[in-house]
Amino acid sequence: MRYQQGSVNPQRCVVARVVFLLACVALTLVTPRRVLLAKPPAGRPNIVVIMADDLGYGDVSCNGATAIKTPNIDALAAKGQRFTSGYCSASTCTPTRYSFLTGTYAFRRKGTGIAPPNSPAIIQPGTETIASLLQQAGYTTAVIGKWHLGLGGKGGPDWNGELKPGPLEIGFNSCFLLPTTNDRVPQVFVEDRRVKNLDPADPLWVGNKKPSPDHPTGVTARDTLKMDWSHGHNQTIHNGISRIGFYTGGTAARFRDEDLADAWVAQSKDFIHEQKTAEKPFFLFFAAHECHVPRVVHERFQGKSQLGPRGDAILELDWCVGELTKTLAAEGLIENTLVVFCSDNGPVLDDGYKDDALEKNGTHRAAGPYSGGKYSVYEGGTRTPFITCWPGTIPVGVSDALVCTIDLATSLSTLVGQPLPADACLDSLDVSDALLAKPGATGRDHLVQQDNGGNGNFGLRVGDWKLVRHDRKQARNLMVEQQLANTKVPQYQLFDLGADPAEKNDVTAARPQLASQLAERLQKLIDDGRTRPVGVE
Ligand code: NG6
Ligand code: CA
Repeated sequence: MRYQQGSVNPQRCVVARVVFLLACVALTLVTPRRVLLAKPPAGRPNIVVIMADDLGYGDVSCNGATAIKTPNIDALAAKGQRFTSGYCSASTCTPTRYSFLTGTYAFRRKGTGIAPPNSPAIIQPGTETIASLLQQAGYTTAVIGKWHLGLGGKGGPDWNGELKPGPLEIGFNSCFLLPTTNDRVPQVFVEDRRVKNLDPADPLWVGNKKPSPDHPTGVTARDTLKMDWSHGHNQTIHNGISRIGFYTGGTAARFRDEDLADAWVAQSKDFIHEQKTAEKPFFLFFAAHECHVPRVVHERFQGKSQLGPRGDAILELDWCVGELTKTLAAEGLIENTLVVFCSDNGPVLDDGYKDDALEKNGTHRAAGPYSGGKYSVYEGGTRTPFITCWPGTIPVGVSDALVCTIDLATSLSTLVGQPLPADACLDSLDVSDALLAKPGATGRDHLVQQDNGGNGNFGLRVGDWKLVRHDRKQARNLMVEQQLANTKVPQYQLFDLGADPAEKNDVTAARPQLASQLAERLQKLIDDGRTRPVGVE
């Protein structure tokens, strides 16, 4: 009955609360956005590029997967643009990453194929990269996750000393890396220019020869492995898994494969949080390692998909995307951050470990409707998930515009008003209008696709026409759902992707002139040394 006496009447309490809330909302509306949200002005958003590893077009539920659910990746698509013709430029990791960073086709540069454990830095200091361009535009830049572009000078990485040149010499303010790939030695983190937690009393040695006759390997100690290998991957054992390459020492610095995703996410959260308080916009290259082999996810994802470890890795990747999105939301950065989601090459099932990827695949189509996958110049090798999300700026929808990871360097530079030197980003086209889904934007008019390079295998897409060139007349991995194998193919094939997205019906005989025109055009694009028009940004 006390409320009847006045001061704590619950009804008046509710009214007071509503008034207070309305006052807060009103205050929010009149307070300058800069204070409430983050610093970068409109048009210069923070930029987060999430690049998955070996993730196929059909591996995400927003592209039609039903055997696996990727709610966080789907949410990005549902709030932004999902591209049906979004590509990476190569069907293996190192060349795609080279091209993504430099904006130049990897086939133009020797030594851009899959990098071995002791590879020196592949991108030389002085080369403009997406990171150096954004840095010049005033961005704070970071790469977190898989690098696989080599470290160190000509002699290769000095694992116990300064790892230089590396990302910090080509435009990144900081880095936290898996230096190569998770199936390649060494399993250590690199933070800026040093191996993290390295005890000088236990130096790290990395090589390509067995360091001692009794050094246990995936061959000599095969019965001890927690995940057996199917091809390659039978050298030094770490965490019960044999790898490519040999190493000793650095015991305190070694990570557990199970903890990689958590490490990338924790580092990214810290980075984003630190940037929020800074006055500058940021660029984060989040280079996930899923779903590359060995697919060893954190215990909380193990056995959680019906597709075995490969599916579990996709769930872990999706979790990472969710954590990044949540972090941006918690920091109030959603509306001034452009998120790009992409992959470094198409899918592969058995890539060297017996992890049931083939056995548990069922009817899942990792490459979606496309043929080929990782290592292939058919569509499945490079046509991969591609999403842009910037709520409030990019409308919601599905785009058929032709865009590629190689275009991000020029397109994002254009977006933030950073001029490009004429001799930089030789093949990176400005598709910023398509990335932002501006009306009528169609993206590129053509795209050259490559495999690991060095084979003379290419794809050329022009409109819906696709010319495939196999100089070695051997195609890898025509169907992802089979063991990796070489299949004999003619040197040139021509497909009409509109009618035949799976590249099954070679129409060269019916359209000989078109086939030879496209073959000539491809050769010219290669010989010309660049495809970005000079003087055009
Ligand atoms: C291949 C490896 C494969 C994978 C690939 C690089 C063997 C037999 N195969 O040589 O497992 O590591 O290189 O993948 O060793 S990428 O996605 O980083 O390009
Ligand atoms: Ca890859």
